[in-house]
Amino acid sequence: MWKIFGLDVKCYSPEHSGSVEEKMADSRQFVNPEQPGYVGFANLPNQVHRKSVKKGFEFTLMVVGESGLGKSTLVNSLFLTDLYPERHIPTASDKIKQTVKIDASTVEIEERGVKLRLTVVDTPGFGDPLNSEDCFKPIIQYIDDQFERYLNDESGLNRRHIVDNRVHCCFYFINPSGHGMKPLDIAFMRAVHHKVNIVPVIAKADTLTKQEVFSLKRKILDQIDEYGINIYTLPDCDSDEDEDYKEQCTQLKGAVPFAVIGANTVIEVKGRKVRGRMYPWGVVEVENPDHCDFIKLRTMLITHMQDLQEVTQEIHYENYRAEKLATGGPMKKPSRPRRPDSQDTDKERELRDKDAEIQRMQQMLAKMQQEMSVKKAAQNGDGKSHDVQV
Ligand SMILES: Nc1nc2c(ncn2[C@@H]2O[C@H](COP(=O)(O)OP(=O)(O)OP(=O)(O)O)[C@@H](O)[C@H]2O)c(=O)[nH]1
Ligand SMILES: [Mg+2]
Repeated sequence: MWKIFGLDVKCYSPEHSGSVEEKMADSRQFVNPEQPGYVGFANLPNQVHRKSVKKGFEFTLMVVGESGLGKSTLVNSLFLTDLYPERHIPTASDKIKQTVKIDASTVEIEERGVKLRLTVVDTPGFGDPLNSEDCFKPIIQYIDDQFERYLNDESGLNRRHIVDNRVHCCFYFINPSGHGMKPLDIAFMRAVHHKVNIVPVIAKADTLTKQEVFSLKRKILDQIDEYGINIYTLPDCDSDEDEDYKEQCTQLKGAVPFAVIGANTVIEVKGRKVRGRMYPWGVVEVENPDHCDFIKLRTMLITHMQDLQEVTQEIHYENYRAEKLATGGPMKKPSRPRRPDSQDTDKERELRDKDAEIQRMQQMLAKMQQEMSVKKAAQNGDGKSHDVQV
């Protein structure tokens, strides 16, 4: 037995490796959970899974579009939760006065022990005011504010429990009665496509025939191409994925922009209870893939939640951070005040030098990140990638 820094340390040398009983007692303390011949790192995904389940998931979905297109109805149907239990439905006179008001509601949903902290950011009345372009400024401000908050939290002392309110996905509702997207839709998308993952949806698809849905989808995709809008593109499947998953991905990709129907009423059809809208000529079912793309939209969201978060973190947030750092954003600390007698102590001088050094490094980092983004954008020059200009 040795004493190092006051601690008792047992040392086994090859010459003196302890008695057989001692070794047996030690070996009984720990049982290898894996079979002989395995190190055990195959268990790593379980560890990640356990940790994620314990921590829960945070996701923020934003819904944007003209007033009355069914945004609130859809998000309620999407997560089978009433996000607006005490919602006040504005009357026509209320609506005239209505300005853009951003409303974020957070619900904690639990399914089979997995917790999801879902925030839905609703933007009522978008497109109502006469000066329409002004109405999306608060939305852009909201997205930026969340980035700013995250950046401040990240550079603060308590970085372990940062609440992530960054907008991970934005469903953009397109009016079904127009001939494609309106100039305001295009202007909005172009203003935010480098800040958030846009998923375009055609609202109230029950007002269109199958052929009309098909033509409108084509028209919207053409406009997206023509105006160089970067919408969220589903990542390609790996070649070793199973066939069912590949097929699902192909179908999801083919359904963009998703034509959806929302309803908060449950109707009985031939003995089955379905979420749908009843018309004199029949019932349109929200969750019937023959009637609309609601299920596809929900599958896309659920199966790509992590990818949406990653793109937000790695592309949109990094763009924001690089821009902020380049302009000396929130990480720039105010320079230390000099003492009135101007007699610097060695310690103060040292601290000031370190501050200057940190600032220089931050600027260098920002420059490198900007260069990398530009390179990436040039490599993926097909205009369909997630990567966008800084
Ligand atoms: N035909 C049809 N009507 C719908 C659909 N979804 C919602 N509605 C109706 O449209 C009206 C407006 O729905 P909301 O969900 O309040 O619309 P919103 O986009 O949230 O409206 P704002 O909050 O004012 O921006 C309601 O009467 C809904 O019942 C749909 O898919 N088809
Ligand atoms: Mg609403």
